[in-house]
Amino acid sequence: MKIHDVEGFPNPTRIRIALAEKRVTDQVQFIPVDVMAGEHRSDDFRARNPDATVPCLELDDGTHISQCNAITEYIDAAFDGPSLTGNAPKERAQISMMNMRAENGLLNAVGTYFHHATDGLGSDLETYQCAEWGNKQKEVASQTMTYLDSVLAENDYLAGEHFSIADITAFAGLAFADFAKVEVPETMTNLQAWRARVASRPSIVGLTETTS
Ligand SMILES: N[C@@H](CCC(=O)N[C@@H](CS)C(=O)NCC(=O)O)C(=O)O
Repeated sequence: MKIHDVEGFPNPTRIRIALAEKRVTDQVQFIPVDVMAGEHRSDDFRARNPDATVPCLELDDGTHISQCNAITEYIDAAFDGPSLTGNAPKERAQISMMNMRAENGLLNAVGTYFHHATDGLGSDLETYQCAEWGNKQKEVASQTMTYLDSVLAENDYLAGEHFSIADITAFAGLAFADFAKVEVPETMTNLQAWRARVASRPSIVGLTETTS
């Protein structure tokens, strides 16, 4: 199994955490994609992933799967270990709901701010920008942080008592916020405490060690 990605980028990081949680990182071959040179927009890469994004999973039978939620579904079902996407119907639905809130409201909102209202990946790659939309999404990201802080006043993790894909997505969203200089307020004590708790997980400590 291969993952085409860029080490350290927000969405690839989600998959590297999921793999480490399942303790199967060593079963994967990582193929670097030169996003800064536009390799992900080449015909060759688009044949693997028409979305022209990383990460992209390539199975041994040649099947390609893109989109982090889909890739995580595959990893979760294919390997043993604690579930990242839930087991019982209600648990699965709650995890999915919180994951979508973290993805749309935080990670993608920060991404839209980064790509539209800052230099983003540079003028060669940022061929269309709408700063007004980007700044609006920065507000959405801040509102979502407030919401997540309130959820974490009640729960240890975003979808309840157990760590899940929703926590991975939100954690990547906050890392992207730091990179894009979107403030994660110190006053959000529940969010900050959760972030420290998640950052201390072996899957994430190990990631930091391999990328530094
Ligand atoms: N929804 C996608 C998002 C993937 C994504 O946007 N990846 C970024 C890297 S973090 C990318 O490939 N950016 C390339 C670009 O903006 O041209 C997923 O879940 O995989």
